Amino acid sequence: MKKLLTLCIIHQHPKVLLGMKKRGFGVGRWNGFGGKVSPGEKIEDAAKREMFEEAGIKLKNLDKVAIIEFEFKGNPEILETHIFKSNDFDGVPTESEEMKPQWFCIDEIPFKEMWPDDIYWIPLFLKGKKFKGKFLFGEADAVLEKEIIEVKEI
Ligand code: 6U4
Repeated sequence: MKKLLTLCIIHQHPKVLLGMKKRGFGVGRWNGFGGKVSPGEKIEDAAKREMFEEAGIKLKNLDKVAIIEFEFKGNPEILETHIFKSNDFDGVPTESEEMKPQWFCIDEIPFKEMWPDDIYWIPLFLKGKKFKGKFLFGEADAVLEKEIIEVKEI
């Protein structure tokens, strides 16, 4: 069973905007902004909606750069996560019930406090690559299997 998720990272060189997840799935980790795509909703619209709900900003542009499938051992659900990059928005990043936004310099990205897959693909994201990937997590979200391939078009 597949579940569609969005994840958006704002990259204004040399900084990225991440958020500390305050509740639910991934709580206690810095991450991009995003969430579940609603039934009938366009994936891109979900990415914009989640960014506004979680950080109070309106994206002026966004570019799909990757699709990564996350699976957890023993769980048939596949989290098909569509990853977007944006470099422009209206408004001021503002803390919400779900996320506390913060800018990070790209050489100070807090990988140890992020999902353990991020260290494998964020460098590609920062270089402007497009890619597809798959990660299988085990106990304590350890990465058991990983696959990332660069693609021309996503
Ligand atoms: P609720 O609490 O129902 O409003 P919602 O905001 O719809 O939740 P949520 O919080 O479950 O969705 O979304 C999870 C977010 O975490 C999405 O942006 C995708 C992201 N995510 C999930 N697994 C990830 C992983 N392994 N690495 C990563 N981001 C991940 O970097």
